Amino acid sequence: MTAAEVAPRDPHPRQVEAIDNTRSRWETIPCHPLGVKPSGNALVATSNLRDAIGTFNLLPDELIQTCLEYLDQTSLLRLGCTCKALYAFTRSEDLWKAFLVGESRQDLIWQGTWRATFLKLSPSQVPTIDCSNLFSDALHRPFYCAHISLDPYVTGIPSHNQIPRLENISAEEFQEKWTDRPFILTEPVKEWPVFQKWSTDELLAKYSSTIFRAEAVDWPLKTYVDYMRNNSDESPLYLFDRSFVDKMGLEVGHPSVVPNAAYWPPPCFGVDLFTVLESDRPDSRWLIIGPERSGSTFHKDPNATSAWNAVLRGSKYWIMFPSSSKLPPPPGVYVSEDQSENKADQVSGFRKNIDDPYSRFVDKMRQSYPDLLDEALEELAKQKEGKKRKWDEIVHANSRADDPSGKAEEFSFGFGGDDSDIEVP
Ligand SMILES: O=C(O)CCC(=O)C(=O)O
Repeated sequence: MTAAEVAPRDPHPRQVEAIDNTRSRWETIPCHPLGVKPSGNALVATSNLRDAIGTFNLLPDELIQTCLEYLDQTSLLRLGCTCKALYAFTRSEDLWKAFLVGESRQDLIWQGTWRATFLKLSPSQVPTIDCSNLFSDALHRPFYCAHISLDPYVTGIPSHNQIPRLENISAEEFQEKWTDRPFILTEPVKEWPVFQKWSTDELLAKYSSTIFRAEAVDWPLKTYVDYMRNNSDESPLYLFDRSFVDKMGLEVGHPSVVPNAAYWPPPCFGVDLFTVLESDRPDSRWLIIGPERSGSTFHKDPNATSAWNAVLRGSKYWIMFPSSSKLPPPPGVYVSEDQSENKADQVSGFRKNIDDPYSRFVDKMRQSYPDLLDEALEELAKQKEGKKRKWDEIVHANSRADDPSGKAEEFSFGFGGDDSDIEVP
């Protein structure tokens, strides 16, 4: 089969009704690169590429996909040569992502897809095979989800669901009123030097070859930015690096103490109690970068803490759920009956050589802050009785329409700190 024989017959975008909170908007989802269509189209089709896949035709699409996970790259490539339908199945990005993530390649050049990157194919070397008579939700849905607009989900939020926005608050106000609910401070971040300076290009100029962690891969920033700017993943890789301060040579602290500080925690959150552990403290700050649709899945913050998070570019959509053993967990989350977290979960982020970090923290706190420790243990006991911390999920939702410059930023940065609790019980 040559590329010329197999150009898609329907290169034009199709109009598909998007799920919209008003249900009145139509939006354009581009044609699948191979022309694959949702399953329902098979009902009115005169031919179906699936008829050519032999015994595989007995299996549902999802089972075929699972079988393919057991093949190595050579077998996948060979199987893909047998017919168009199996070519489409073997092009599935998840299969190739798994190969690439499993090897630590130093010379990786992102080529727009996981498959092309793994096989070192430039875009012009990837044939466009016409699979427009293949009807598969399993193949089409990830593509659809990667192209659906997030705008209907992140706009028109009812006022009672919106997180309060405040300019700034004092430590006293925080203690009195805000320790048990989420809020947004609009001003502190604007004073940070990194707020003024950082952009993708500025970071690339300085840290292009610096290696950052993005989920299961450690990539130079240049590779990550190439990926961020040109991928069609439904849930793109999220750069989430806990050592960025060292890697980037940053200084952190209030400018009255650290004159060249890149940023500092908002003063309203008060003392950082984990400093009692000195160099043994668990991970406490992260650089977070991601394109539209990247994000964190539902979680509770580790070490029974909460976080503050500063967005420097772009926007993040937070979904928070109250948590209680009487309420169901958020969609897609499965927990034990009492939703309990075990002790190991509560002390994550410590280096492996630290024995029993929980007791160590309690001992150090007893020396430095005995009153606070009593209060904290009382609070912990209450939580165990049923007052739980919230669940939250974050999606990067950079709306091009909302970008005042007309040139949407493709990422946002966040710093996490484990020294402040803004959780809803
Ligand atoms: O920004 C994110 O995606 C996750 C950060 C987080 O989990 C937090 O700040 O609690």
